[in-house]
Amino acid sequence: MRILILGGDGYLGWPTAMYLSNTGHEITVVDNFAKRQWEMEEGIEPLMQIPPLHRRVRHWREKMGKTIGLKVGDLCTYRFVDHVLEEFRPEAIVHYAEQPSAPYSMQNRTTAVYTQTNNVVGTLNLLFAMQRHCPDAHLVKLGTMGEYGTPNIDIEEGYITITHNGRTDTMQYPKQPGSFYHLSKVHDSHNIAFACRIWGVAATDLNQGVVYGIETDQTVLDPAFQTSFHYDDVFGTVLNRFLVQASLGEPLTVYGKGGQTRGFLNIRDTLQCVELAIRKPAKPGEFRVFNQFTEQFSVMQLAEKVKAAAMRAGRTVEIAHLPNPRVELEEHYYNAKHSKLIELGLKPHLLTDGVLDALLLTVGAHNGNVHRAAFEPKIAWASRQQSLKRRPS
Ligand code: USQ
Repeated sequence: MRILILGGDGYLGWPTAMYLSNTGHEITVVDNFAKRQWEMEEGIEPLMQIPPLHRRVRHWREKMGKTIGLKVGDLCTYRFVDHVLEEFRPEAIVHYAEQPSAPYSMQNRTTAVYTQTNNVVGTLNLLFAMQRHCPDAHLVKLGTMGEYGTPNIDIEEGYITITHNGRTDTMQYPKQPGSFYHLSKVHDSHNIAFACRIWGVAATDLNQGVVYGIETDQTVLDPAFQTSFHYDDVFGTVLNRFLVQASLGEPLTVYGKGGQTRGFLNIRDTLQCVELAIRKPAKPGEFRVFNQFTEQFSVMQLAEKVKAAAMRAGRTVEIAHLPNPRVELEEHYYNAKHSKLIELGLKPHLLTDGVLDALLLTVGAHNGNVHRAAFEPKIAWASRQQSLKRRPS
């Protein structure tokens, strides 16, 4: 298939491009390198230096004999999106090209407005260009489990059937997101569902949980194929951060009580899920929603697991309970359904002790690159939290 991957320079975009190219699909990636710009703004770096995308694509061709096309541009520029879709005419589009960090979006007015503009306008432009040039293409959009928040009832897979005053209807599951970033994904979901309804677009919204992991079958083939892995307080996700902290023997930064429970998945399963969604597409006019995670854990459960893995490696690490920089429930009910991808054939890579030990070892090989200052959270959700600096807008 002709598959367009938006956000091909990122943590998930690049491994997805290699994985699908390796499977024999015709791949073109799009990126405007905004993430590299945000890294410079924030003064942070990924764990390993990542070569420019042009070089990675060239090296993939030389080493693997397979071509990945590359287009550089911004989805917020409609002419660019229109041109790419007209030229490539994709059959499937995997859309990762968004600002992915909740803390980044909560920094100040500028980053909140930027996050929502970048994410919502980019997706809207894409929908209009799809309608024009490839109305039969399948949109596979990276949403987030964070769209649902932490309701006191079970989280269904996208939709809930409600009986109200004696009448029954099935509607999108209520959304209670916890950051301006997560809100941007809610807005996207509504816009995409609307495009499915009025234009007959076929879309799958992958409500993905928190991803962890550093390697896939392709990233290990060559150092130039490694992906951008973050452990800082802005772009690093919780388990990835704990792994780097533990490999240095530093305390694990649990925010508050650590009862926050989320869905998690290995980066290898992200690739599997995206491939499954592409292979078994949504129907025209269908807005299909999958909850994309394999296991749920509380932050404390993860910290305990990482602490135990460190012990097995001969290192003692403490668990630190930092004042929570976020406004979120620290103890709550959480039970999210996630059966649809399993029904499609997902074979999960679970977080076993063996997997954790291997992750710790891989991450630890880059200890020399770590800046410890990146462990401390610096962005507060609410201005009354005086201990953390609010950055001017
Ligand atoms: N947390 C800690 N200590 C840390 C970092 C995080 O206790 O050092 C806690 C947070 O307070 C939160 C939980 O861990 O309760 C998850 O935080 P996170 O930074 O790993 O994940 P989150 O901000 O929710 O966002 C990440 C990705 C985002 C994706 C989302 C999936 O950055 O792109 O959409 O995971 S989900 O969480 O299911 O919405």
